[in-house]
Amino acid sequence: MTDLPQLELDLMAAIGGADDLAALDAVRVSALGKTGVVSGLLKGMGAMSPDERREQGPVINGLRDRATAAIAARKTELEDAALEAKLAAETIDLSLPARPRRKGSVHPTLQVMDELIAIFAEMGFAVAEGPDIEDDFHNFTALNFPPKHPAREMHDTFFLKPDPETGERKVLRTHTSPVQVRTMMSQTPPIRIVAPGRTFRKDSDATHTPMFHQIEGLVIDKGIHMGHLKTTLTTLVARFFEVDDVQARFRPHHFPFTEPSAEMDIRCDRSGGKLTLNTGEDWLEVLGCGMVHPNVLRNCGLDPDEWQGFAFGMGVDRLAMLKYGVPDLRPMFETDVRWLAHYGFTAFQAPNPASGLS
Ligand code: 2U9
Repeated sequence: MTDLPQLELDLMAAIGGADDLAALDAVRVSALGKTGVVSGLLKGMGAMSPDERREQGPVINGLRDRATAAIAARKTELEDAALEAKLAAETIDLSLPARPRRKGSVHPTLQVMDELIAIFAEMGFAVAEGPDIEDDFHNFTALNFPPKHPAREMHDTFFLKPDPETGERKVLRTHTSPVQVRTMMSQTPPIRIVAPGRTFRKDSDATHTPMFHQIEGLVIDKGIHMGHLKTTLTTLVARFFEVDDVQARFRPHHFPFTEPSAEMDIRCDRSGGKLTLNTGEDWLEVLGCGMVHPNVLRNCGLDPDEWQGFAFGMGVDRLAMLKYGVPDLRPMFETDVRWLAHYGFTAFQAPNPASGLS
């Protein structure tokens, strides 16, 4: 006589111990297959007396049902586990780049240009743009350059071939000031703009390249005076160098388009090749500025008795060198990817004065 409780214990242990569908099916066949042990018991019931069958029937049928249910449950467990394993093996991390992460970076010049624009935007300045190829009026005459001014000479300026019909000689703009001229002639004041962009001069040495980047600014309103200029530029320079304040001086200078004109220096210590602000006996020139010359206001269609303004200009590449420790200007434009990888910035973090410029 088979020990049915022990048989059930052994069967359940074999079902629970089956590690995969093949092993489970082997247990099923050994119990419920044609020659299975439970199948044999079921067949043996035919030879029993009615009384024996009445007693053993429910026990054997119950064993079969519990074994069938246990096998089905274990099969579901194993199938679910197999699916989970398959899914885990085939998981695709959608955050990974479609191809090896690009090595691209933001050039220090454009990083600084974006930083300055972000700071000026917080001060209410809009960005204005204009053509790289300019005419004599917008690049020189409107800006109060006298007819024989040296800047007009070939040695400083890139002239294009004369127009075959008019003989006019256009230039590659030597500053972004023409953008302010165009803005003053097309917009009604008040005006508050910055004009970033490429500029071109016939210069080439360790601190000058034929193409370089400037950002100039212009404020036109009523009652504008040097106090507005000094506060705006002192605030700008402090925010750019990310210090609370800068010790600045405004050294008298001359530009044809501003009167009075000045160059702004900030106190610093550059011993040991490291730039430290607001200490030391050294001064660092950071920009030029001045009150817009009355002739420029008139040339742009504004009455100097009604409108006044101040303007400024700075070399963006040079500021990038100062702020980020770039030793020489010329490699900035040699497109050596090793240089760019070393000095470049991530494209995934736009400069923001609140959360950090770089
Ligand atoms: C208008 C009126 C006035 C723009 C100005 C400077 C001073 C200046 C240089 C700094 C370094 C160019 O990159 S640099 O070589 N610029 O010092 N620029 S005021 O003044 C203007 C511009 C437009 C209508």
